[in-house]
Amino acid sequence: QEYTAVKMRVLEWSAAAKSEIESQCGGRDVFLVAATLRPETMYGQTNCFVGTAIKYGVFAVNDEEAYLCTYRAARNMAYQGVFSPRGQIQQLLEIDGSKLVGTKIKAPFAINPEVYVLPMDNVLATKGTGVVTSVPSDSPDDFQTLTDLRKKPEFYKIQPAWAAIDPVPVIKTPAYGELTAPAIVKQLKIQSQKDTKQLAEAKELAYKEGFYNGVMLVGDFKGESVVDAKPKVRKSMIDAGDAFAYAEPEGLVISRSA
Ligand code: ZZB
Repeated sequence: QEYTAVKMRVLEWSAAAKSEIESQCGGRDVFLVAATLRPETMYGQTNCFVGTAIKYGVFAVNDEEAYLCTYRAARNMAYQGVFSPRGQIQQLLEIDGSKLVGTKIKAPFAINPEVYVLPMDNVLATKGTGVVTSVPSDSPDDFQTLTDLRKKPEFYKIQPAWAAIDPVPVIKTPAYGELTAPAIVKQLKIQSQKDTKQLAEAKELAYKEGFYNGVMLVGDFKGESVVDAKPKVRKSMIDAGDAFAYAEPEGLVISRSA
């Protein structure tokens, strides 16, 4: 699985993360790294998700930068030459996902560039980097989770302001209009992020319609089809230093579905 790893620079740590992290990074800029299959949707990022029960690490890339992701992802990155020296992992610290909630980060290419880290029940520790950037306009999982968080901020231990950015129209599809994911969630009568079976179906529908019939509404490739724009947005992000290629070893994908 070839992902685009998106670098989301930390602007301000949550109170819980600040004391544990800041002093240990040697002045490096820290980036939460999110693995996505849909770089063309990055204009519509509204927040980022972590799993509250997942352990994350901060890993030195070089003397200037460090990445926050699961240890498993850092090991894959090391094999792929993301860190120098190649193959080596320098872990600066470990932190619980729950403590990252409320951290303010920069979402590259996003129309709303300053977003917050929020909790999601369905983040898998065994997939991608364990950090998920949220595009509620085009991802049913993201839209439903954001809806849940807004309904019950106290229950999820978040401040309402952290979940305040509305879905941003970035891709138009003939079947669902300018907000594909909300339309599908409504059509399938999905009520909560716990409706994982329907959400899997919704994701499938959103992927297909977005990829084959979607047209960009914003950005440098506005008016172009998603098929054409996808690799171009990806390349722009990589050229700008805001993203890099990240591949997931086959074996882990197989064991996930087994
Ligand atoms: C932004 C985005 C925008 C995504 C969209 C999807 C969509 P797949 O197909 O099952 O491999 N993701 C990445 N890592 C994790 C994780 N550890 N746990 C849970 N979800 C994760 O799913 C790949 C997508 O799942 C990734 O692409 C990421 O969300 C999320 F408009 O990034 B995506 C119709 C989907 N639309």
